[in-house]
Amino acid sequence: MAGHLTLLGNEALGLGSLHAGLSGVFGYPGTPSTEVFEFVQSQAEKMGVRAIWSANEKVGYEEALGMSYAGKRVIVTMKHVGLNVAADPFMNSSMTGVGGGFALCVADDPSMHSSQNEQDSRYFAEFARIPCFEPSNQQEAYDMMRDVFELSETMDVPVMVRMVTRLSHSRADIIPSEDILPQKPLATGHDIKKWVLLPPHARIRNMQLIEKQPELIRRSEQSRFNALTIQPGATLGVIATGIAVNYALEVLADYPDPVHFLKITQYPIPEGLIRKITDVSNTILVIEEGYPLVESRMNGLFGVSGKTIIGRLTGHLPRTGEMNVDHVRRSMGLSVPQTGVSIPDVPGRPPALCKGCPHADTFRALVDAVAAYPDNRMFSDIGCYTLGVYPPYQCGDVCVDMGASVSMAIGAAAAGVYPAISLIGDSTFIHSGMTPLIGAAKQNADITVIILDNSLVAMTGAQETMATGDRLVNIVASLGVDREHIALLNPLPKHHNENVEIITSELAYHGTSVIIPQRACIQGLKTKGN
Ligand SMILES: Cc1ncc(C[n+]2csc(CCOP(=O)(O)OP(=O)(O)O)c2C)c(N)n1
Ligand code: SF4
Repeated sequence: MAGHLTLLGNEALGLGSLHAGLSGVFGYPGTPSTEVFEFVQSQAEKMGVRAIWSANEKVGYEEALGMSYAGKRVIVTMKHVGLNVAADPFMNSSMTGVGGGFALCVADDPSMHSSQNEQDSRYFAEFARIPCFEPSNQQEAYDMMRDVFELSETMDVPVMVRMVTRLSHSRADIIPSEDILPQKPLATGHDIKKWVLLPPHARIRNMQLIEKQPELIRRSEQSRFNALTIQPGATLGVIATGIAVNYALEVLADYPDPVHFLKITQYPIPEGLIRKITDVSNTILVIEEGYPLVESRMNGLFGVSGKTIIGRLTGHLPRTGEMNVDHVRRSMGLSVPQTGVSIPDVPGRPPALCKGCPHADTFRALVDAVAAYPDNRMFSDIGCYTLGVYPPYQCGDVCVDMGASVSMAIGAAAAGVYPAISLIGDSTFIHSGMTPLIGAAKQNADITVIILDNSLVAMTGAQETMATGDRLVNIVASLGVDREHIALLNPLPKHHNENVEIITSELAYHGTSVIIPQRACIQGLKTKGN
């Protein structure tokens, strides 16, 4: 198939951005979003664009906003929970608006394949009153980027592109455009009324954002990515959004009666199209990958008089988790074909650290060192080392969000917990563990922080870490931690006794101590061929 490319949804989005005049990508890794950045990075030199991993999502968002301010088209990538971290610049960028086209590419993880929650980023777009595109397939992920940048520049707003795991990580053929747009020139001039969010400016910008809303809705209603099909004689209407469009279309092919169909892949919600399908249907089934956003808006508090609206809220579709064709078949009263393949009842196995993982040797030493403290509490964090909470190590009582291991240990220590131990990876430490450690060092909080330096970001696929080795040690010292209580470990079985002694000694210290086990991830070593 000449001209066709077989790409992951994330790669299609990256290529679409490159072909739409992209100048740079910023971001922080996180499944299922990472390949958007990595694809652009792989083409960066050839295409003359910048690809820069950021210390965390907030930083990435702001770096991207800086590039947009300078007049260039830019994307920032992150997973859904990363948007919580970037929420401050995100919300405020809807007030400043943009310079060059700005796309926030955020990937949600319904069913939580590799995440702490399954929040639906479309709510964030609505919260910030900005448009959201939600591709239903790889071709749309590619095609939409041109429209995204154009809309962003014309309406002076950042635009969200919402991906979901199933689309991010599945491949399909796409036909790229032959018309590759050039990058934008550097912007000149100043506009403090737009870019300086002092209250007198911000109040005006807020009103301007509100005044844009009818036009944004009108553009959704007329978007080539939203489509309403009215079928004579139909009484059932189906509304499907994003990737759920595919599940709906597959099931509709088997459905015996005519059905009105509305595809939504561009927001704000196209109210006029919804009104039209509601007018001609008695029952409307709403199929969404994520929370019941459209369904709940349609129902309001009291529903639509004389119409039945069904979906996740009414139990016709599962309340949580990833949607699939079988769910949609059941919701439409169709039987689910049996495959005839019976899957044996295999006992579940929790994921485990790799054989030879440096974290395992740290945990073994830690387990022996804390044996003297039955009341110890371990605050773990997000990374490969989270797996230490399972037997045989059972190192970790808590894991909430990136960086929380340090801040929660501080709070627990203040409540009287001793010893309060924080377990945090090098990347997570730079992401959001540094800030609470500054406060801990200042008050000499009675905590022991173990920064597991495996010299890369292992859990998300071995990206380069911001700080490892001496650089990390120096950062810790510069945050105010006494050099006497920054201890290094070599996590290898042959150093076990020595490592237990070092940990024991720092646990006994009533103040802020940091222990840094330093050994590279064995998977990273394999990838690098060392
Ligand atoms: C806010 C947020 N951003 C990104 C992620 C995705 N993520 C999970 S673990 C991790 C970093 C892990 O690196 P590190 O702390 O060095 O530990 P390692 O996996 O190398 O042991 C990231 C980026 C996340 N869960 N939450
Ligand atoms: S990928 Fe690296 S850090 Fe993660 S479990 Fe395997 S060896 Fe350990």
